[in-house]
Amino acid sequence: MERYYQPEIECASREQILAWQNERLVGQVHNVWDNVPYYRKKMEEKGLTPDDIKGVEDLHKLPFVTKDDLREAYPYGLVARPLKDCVRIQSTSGTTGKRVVAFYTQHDIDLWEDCCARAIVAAGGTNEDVCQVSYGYGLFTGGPGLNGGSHKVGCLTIPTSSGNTERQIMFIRDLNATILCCTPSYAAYIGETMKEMGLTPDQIPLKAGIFGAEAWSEEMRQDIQNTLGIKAYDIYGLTELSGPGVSFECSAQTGMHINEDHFIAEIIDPKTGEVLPEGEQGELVFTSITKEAFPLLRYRTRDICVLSHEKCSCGRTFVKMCKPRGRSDDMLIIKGVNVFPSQIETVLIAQGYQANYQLIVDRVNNTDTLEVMVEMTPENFSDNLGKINEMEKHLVAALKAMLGIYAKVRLVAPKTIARSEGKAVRVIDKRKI
Ligand code: DLL
Repeated sequence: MERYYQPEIECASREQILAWQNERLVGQVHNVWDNVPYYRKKMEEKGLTPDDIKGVEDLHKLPFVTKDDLREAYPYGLVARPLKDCVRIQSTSGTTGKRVVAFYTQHDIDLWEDCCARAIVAAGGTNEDVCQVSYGYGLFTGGPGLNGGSHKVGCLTIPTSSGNTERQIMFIRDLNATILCCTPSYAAYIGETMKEMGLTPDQIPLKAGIFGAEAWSEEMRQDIQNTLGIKAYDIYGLTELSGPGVSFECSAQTGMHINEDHFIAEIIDPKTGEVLPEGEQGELVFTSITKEAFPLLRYRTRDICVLSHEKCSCGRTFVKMCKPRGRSDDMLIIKGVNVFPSQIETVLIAQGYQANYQLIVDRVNNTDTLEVMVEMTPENFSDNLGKINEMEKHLVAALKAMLGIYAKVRLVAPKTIARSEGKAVRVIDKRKI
């Protein structure tokens, strides 16, 4: 039987959801107009006043907010409450330029934790569960968000944070952890380490995993489910909007329900900014309608996605987003062809490899080159050069069929590529453009 954390909200009628969105959007627009000069200026530049926004149907009139806007406004430029009312900051994991700093009131944290609690309950969690949170704690939102959600559900929470994999496994076994929260690449690494320790899925008490913060393919889901003997659920979010829990997967495991009582989603054409009809692929844009300290109107995520209003077997009525197909800024353009790392991952796993790979992009004599470095698995490992050659050729053909371009394949021994305890580094782009 499907369980909900807040059934009256998660299964509300579409009319009710729209009514909440209309009312909250109008309130939020007044809020930023009154309290954030940055927004007022952007709206004035478009000739808008708050009276022009009467509901969701007027959303498209508002200007977008981009990551560059957040950097420009760093650190306080978009804060809509006096700092004395704010109780926390979190920050993005970005490595270049200024970090984005997001602010929270206690109310914001409460609603964020509710969103994470919805995800845990959708994955089958109850107060009988032991929930191990192996996302990083600190500025990264993964640990604090799922920790708060786990408390709200009443799970016995183990805040291990990431790292020290053998200790993670010890706690899972000794304290009977039933739910694991971490990045999918770390889940795969924990699974691999368990296997090496001679543990089989039935010796592991876990029943569910809540994995997100990076792109992962359906094939990787199957792999993790088999190694850990669990159901693996996807969870999506970004620091700018709160953190994990903007959307979450239910028992159907066919996309993530967006918490539409807090976030309005749109799909736009990333080139023209035009809103696209349902079912079309484009860039995901969010408006946070309940955030107090750090509200964002029409924030461009750069994540490429499709939305669907199809009825879901779980009974929730929130719109679903597919797994993000990549980021518009992660998308590699190789010899003019768009390539997403997730497409390569799909091919590798379908061919019997695991998600231990790296893509090395370079430019030689003005021509782009793509090299896929992938580990052999303990099962298909060979040290016979002829055999390796043959395996590489096979992968080159499979990749060509998927991508339409030639990618050099280099098979390496198991455990050659560094494992990740947080978000995996998949792409090394050496091109100087
Ligand atoms: O990654 C928040 C989070 C923590 C989500 C734990 C889920 C679990 P940021 O570090 O700000 O926040 O990165 C946000 O990560 O725009 C996506 O590109 C990517 N991302 C997040 N979740 C998923 C997912 C956290 N389930 C950026 N699938 C987003 C694919 C994801 N990409």
